Amino acid sequence: MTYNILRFDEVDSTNALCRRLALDGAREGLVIVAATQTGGRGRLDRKWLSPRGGLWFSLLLRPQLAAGDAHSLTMAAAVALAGSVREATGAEARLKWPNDCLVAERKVAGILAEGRFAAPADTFVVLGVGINVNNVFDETARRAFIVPPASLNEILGRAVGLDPLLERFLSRFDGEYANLMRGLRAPLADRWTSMSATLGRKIRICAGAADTPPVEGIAEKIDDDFTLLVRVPDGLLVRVAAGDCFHANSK
Ligand code: BT5
Repeated sequence: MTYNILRFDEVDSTNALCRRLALDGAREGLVIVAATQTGGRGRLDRKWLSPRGGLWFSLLLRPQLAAGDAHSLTMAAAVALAGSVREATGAEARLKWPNDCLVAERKVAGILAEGRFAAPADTFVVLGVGINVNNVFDETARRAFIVPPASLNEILGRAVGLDPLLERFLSRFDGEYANLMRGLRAPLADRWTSMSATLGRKIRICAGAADTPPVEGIAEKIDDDFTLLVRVPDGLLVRVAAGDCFHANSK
């Protein structure tokens, strides 16, 4: 894929801007990078803190995918993300299902894939990635967040370059995406598995409405379509497609 990187000092959300440009006909490979976001978003419209020092970007894709396959793009991004963090810093980045990248059990990065599935020519996915690189969290954020956050700088005790990290991500994602578009899903699931922080752990997943009971059990396997198979106490294997996942021995 040919990348076209546009850099901004401040935007509302790189995902929102990328979507607007996608609707105006922008090509696949557009990358919007912002030094800071005033309205950075997580899933379900949650607020994503995006101070200066972090790497906040969105990539426009125009994949030949059905809406139900969109999760595989999050999986490809997650594998590229953990791989690029490892390569750029040596830190042991691991993946927490479905969209988090952890180092030392802290959330260093998150992924937000938002798509519009229409006629093939109008279908697009905006893949947003936020990486805490050199930003610093205060105690309030540390305590309030679902998963304790940290930046790579806080963990490693040294500054990390934003551009080399972005370059590594884009180069790795290119390979993962090409394989995915050729229908090669199992190797991607294997790579996700090898970097997983979730599999083999006791977990609780909250999905759907607040009154829906959580799924609790041992995370056993990730499927090619990125669904998580959870072994619940009565021995059944339950398939979960989306939700918030809590590891038993973290917050
Ligand atoms: C995510 O959502 O983890 C997806 C984050 C995607 C952010 C990127 S930045 C570039 C692009 N443009 C955007 O507007 N978004 C994307 P989720 O799994 O729902 O996690 C959201 C939760 O993470 C929040 O409710 C907080 O608890 C926590 N959080 C907020 N800011 C954070 C940060 N900077 N680092 C770690 N955790 C954070």
